Amino acid sequence: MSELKRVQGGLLGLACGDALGAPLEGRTPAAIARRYPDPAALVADPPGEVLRYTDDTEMALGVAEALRARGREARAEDYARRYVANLNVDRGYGRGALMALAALDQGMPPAEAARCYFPDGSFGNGAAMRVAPVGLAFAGDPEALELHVARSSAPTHAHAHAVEGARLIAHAVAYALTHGPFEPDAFRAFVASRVREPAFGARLDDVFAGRGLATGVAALESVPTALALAARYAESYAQGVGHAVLLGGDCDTIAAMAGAILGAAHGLDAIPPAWRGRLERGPRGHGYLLQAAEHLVGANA
Ligand code: R7I
Ligand code: MG
Ligand code: MG
Repeated sequence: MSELKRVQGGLLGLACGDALGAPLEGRTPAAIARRYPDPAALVADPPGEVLRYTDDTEMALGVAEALRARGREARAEDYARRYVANLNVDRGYGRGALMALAALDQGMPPAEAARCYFPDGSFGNGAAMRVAPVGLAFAGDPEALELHVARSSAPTHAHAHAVEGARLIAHAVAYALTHGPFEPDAFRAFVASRVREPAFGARLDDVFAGRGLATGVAALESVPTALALAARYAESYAQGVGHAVLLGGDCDTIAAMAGAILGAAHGLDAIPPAWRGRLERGPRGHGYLLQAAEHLVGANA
C-alpha cells in the first residue's frame, strides 16, 4: 500500500472517529449499547446523515497546515496562528483551550497563553487529540517528531501529562505508518518503551492488561485507553474505532486517537464507506482532509 493511502487513512481515520463519537460524547456505555450493541451497528446505522467533526479534527488540520506552510521550521507561534485562525466555537472546544486561544489572539506568547487559565497548564487531551499529523509527517525521524510534539502542544497545553499524551499518540501513529498492520504485543512493547512519565507507565500497564478503560478528558485517562484499543483491535479500523465510540465519555477524542493509529496502519480504504461517505463535505471537509494528507507526505523535507 502506498504511503499516501496510509497518511490519508491516518487523517481521515481521525476525522471519522471524531465525527462518529461526537453525537455520543458524554453518554454512558449502557445508554449507547441500547442503540449500538456493537461496532457493526455503527456501520449499519451511523449516528447522523452527515458526520460532522469537532475541535479534535479542526485543530489537527491546524497542525497539518502549519507543517504544510513551514515544514520542519514550524514553531509554536506558527501552530498557534493556525489554531486561532481556524477556531470555530461551534465545534466544541475545552474551556481552557478557548481561554488560551483568546489570549493567543491578543498576542500573548504561547508559553504564557498555555498557563493563563490553568496555572499548571491543562492536563486535558487536547494536545494528543490533534497531534497525529506530527506522527504522520515525521514517522522516520523521532527527533523531529519529539520537537514538533512539543511545539504543537505548547500554545495550549503546558502540563507534563498533556504533552506525554501527545508524545505517545504521535509515536504510535508513526509506528503504525511505518509498520502497517501491526502485532498487538509488539505495539504495546513499543508504546511502553516510549513512556517518560511514570504515571502513564502505570496506567498503560493496567489498560494493556485489560483493566479499567477510563474515558475522562484528562490525557492520563483517555490516551492510554485509545492506545489499548488500538492494540486490542489491531486487525481492524472499524472494530477499534467502533469500540472506542461505544465507550461513551470523551469518545469523540478516544475514537479520534485510536482512529488515527489504526487508519495509518490499515490505510484509507479500511475506513467503512458508510462512515467516510457521510463525513462532512464543504470547503474544510472530506476533500480538504484528503488534500491535507497529500501535503503531509513530504512535509518533513
Ligand atoms: O484539552 P482540551 O483542548 O480539551 C479537549 C477536549 C476533547 O474531549 C475535545 O473533544 C473537547 O471536547 O475538549 O481543553 P482544556 O480545557 O485544556 O481541557 C479539557 C478539560 O480538562 C477542562 O475543561 C477541564 O475540565 C479539565 N482540566 C482541568 N481541570 C482542572 N485543573 C484540564 N486541566 C485542568 C486543570 O489543571
Ligand atoms: Mg471534540
Ligand atoms: Mg472529546
